[in-house]
Amino acid sequence: PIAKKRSDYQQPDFLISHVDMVFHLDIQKTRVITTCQFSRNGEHNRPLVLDGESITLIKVVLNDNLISDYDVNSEQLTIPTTEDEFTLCVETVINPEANKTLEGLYFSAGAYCTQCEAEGFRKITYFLDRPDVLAKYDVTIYADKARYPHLLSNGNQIDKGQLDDGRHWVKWQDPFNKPSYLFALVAGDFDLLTDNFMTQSGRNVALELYVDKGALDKGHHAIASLKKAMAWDEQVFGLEYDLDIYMVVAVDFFNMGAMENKGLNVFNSKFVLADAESATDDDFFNIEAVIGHEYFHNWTGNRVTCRDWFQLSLKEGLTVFRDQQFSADMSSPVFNRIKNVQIIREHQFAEDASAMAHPIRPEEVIEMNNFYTVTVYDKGAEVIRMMHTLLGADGFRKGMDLYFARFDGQAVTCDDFVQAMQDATGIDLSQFRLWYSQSGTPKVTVSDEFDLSTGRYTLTFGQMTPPTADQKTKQALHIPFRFELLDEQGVAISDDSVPELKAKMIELTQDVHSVSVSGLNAKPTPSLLHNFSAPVKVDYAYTHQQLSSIILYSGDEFARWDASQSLYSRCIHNLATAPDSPDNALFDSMLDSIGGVFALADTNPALAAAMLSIPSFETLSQQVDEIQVEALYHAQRSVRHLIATALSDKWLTLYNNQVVGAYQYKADDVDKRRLRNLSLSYLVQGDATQASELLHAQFSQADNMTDSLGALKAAQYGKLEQFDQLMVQFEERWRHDPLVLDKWFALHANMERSDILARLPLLLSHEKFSLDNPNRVRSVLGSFAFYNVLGFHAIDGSGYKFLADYLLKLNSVNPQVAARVITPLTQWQKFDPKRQELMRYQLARIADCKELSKDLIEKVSKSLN
Ligand code: BAL
Ligand code: ZN
Repeated sequence: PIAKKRSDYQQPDFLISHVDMVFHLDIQKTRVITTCQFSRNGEHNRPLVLDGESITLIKVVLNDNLISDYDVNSEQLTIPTTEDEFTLCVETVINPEANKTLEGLYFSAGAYCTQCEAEGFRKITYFLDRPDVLAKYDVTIYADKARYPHLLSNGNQIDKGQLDDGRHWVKWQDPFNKPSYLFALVAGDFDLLTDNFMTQSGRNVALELYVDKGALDKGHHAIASLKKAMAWDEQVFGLEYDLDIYMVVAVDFFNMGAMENKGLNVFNSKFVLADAESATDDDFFNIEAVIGHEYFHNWTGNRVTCRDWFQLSLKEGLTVFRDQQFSADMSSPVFNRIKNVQIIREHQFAEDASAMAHPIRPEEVIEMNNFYTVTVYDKGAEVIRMMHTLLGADGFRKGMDLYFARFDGQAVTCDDFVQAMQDATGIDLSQFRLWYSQSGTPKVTVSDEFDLSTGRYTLTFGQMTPPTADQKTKQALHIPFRFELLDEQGVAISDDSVPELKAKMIELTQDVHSVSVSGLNAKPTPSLLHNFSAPVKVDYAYTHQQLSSIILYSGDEFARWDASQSLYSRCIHNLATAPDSPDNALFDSMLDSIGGVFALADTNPALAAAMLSIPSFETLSQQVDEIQVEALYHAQRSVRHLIATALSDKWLTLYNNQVVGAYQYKADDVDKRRLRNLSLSYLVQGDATQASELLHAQFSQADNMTDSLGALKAAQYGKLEQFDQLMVQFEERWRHDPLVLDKWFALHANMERSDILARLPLLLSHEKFSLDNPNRVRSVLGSFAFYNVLGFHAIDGSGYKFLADYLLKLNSVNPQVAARVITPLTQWQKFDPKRQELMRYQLARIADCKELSKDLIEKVSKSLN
């Protein structure tokens, strides 16, 4: 396959003003009749070339004349017309049941459903399947009424009728221009939850949530979240919904989390369905966030869309930023910020360090589905956040207003967005634009000097971005770097004559910068990268004392958490590299500081819970040049064990203090359950009898999934004997509920046990396991490969082989999911030479497969380079 390059962008040869589609739904032979009004774009005599894949062409009618002088192959239909304006009607047949890729139109769990982003529309009909071709759509759907009472598409329902043969039909019209990737069709028998929302200008919007039969009670949280998101976007960005109806459909078979199709969102049921018994607090949180994310796309993505797929971060980075701000406003801002940063440190930094490194606006793509990445999404959101920081909330809002005023109804570029931000505020973002084209994780090295005789303190910042697989040379970036200086009492030093101190921020634009402040009696402590103001790594040689001081006193809650993580990381790396001669002063300092954090539990429980949690293996991995798997893993467990046992009384008190009534999803209770389950996960590393009693009581008395699962996870982590038996009970109770069963599969797959490779095949042969269901595949394969450190990285290579064997099967079923789950195997670069070799051997085995999908070819070939 040939890579497409961003620099090769050309305007489309033809435009489409109107699309009329008629669907005659049939499980194996769906007939699609598509009639489009085309016009030639510019002066040229090139033929019309339409995209199309995995569809059977029946006939082509040009301006009412049946034609046969077209050319068709497995990817394109070419019509040799010389006309400037014409009507083309194309009839095709597709097989939704055979479509296991879950792209285009597919049939699963008794319903028809579509997924067109990025390039799935071409699996439905021949079309100019690119985001810069915007058109108005009329869609008529015919299907059997008894089996498919609900026939849905984008926009407003304008007509419907009944046929004598048991079929019925519905016609939809979307008044807004849209690209084909936002097209959607759903047909099935669902339960329907309805509500409404009054917009700020007084329009009444009907809200409709379609769920599996019998799941109606699990839809209330999603509808409530939608209404919150609609109100929030009006308040914060002045953005109002623009159709009279907003539909959300939850389906069990879905590649992504959800999809923002105009007026008809399709969701993975994981991000819709929730009740106390079956969903955790995290599930409730994620539903609110994803419902918000898809809703916010209506403006950032749908009203203003991407010119080409290289610009994906235009809509995704911006919309992730918007959903992050929404979530922060709905609950604890610092806890949310920590979650955002953990994704960057665990996954985005890892992507930068791998062969898949790319800028947030990629330059070259073989399979677009491979670029729905943490870099495009989450680093993309960090880049938007940096603009928010540089421009201030008001300036950012002005920029957004100008962006919509300029580009509403158009398909534009990331440059257009940045230009609007610059023009609205007069702030120069020319160097800032490099964040779009430069890949990699910048490192900011900070050093300082204090001259006691003059009281002068100088802080020096150096920035450097190491080379990445895709890009050898790097330039200096425009980095907003927030910081403060703490005096010996932990009070922030203010000196308005130093602009950076006044602003609590320095804008790094060159390789080296320094800031000086005079008149100090003692050397201050710099508290660095407040609120993670840029997606960078920071290197400063803190003393343990300084970290403790930041933990106690910094004015920035994020920095307090970050200092706690640095202290833990130091202990873990110390133990990993020198297990026989630990730095006792360091450990004392850590225990002392962490002991003090328990006092925060009453006043700031969300922050306390985050500070009492140690860094993940994935975060720790990004802090070293070479990952020593066993040493790092066992050091992490040992440090946790030390914290568990040295502070066991505090953990027990903390556990007992978190008293919560009947389940409600509300901030106070969420915080308490979080602290309680965190305590339990430490207690299982202490007195086993006591822990076992607490755990058993919690599991049997829980009225909610957060506590049930909390008990199970603690039993798993503590390797308690009762784990297996609790898992059996859990499976018996929940085997009918696919979303809960996913949790059960995941717990088995990421369990640390020496016979894990023998157990995985049992999971795959479980009657409820199916290769066709992406959620199930992710729960078993994803959990194992991403999170079962010792199992996946077993030194005999059996974990890697297991994944590769499986991917070779998944390749022909669902390449998109296969290419997602292969990620840990592609990130071999930081492992020891032996593991590198084993990982590359499995990648080479995959590369040898004759029928390898484009998705896997791109990832495997890059990783083997
Ligand atoms: N556009 C794909 C799914 C999402 O990011 O919302
Ligand atoms: Zn999105």
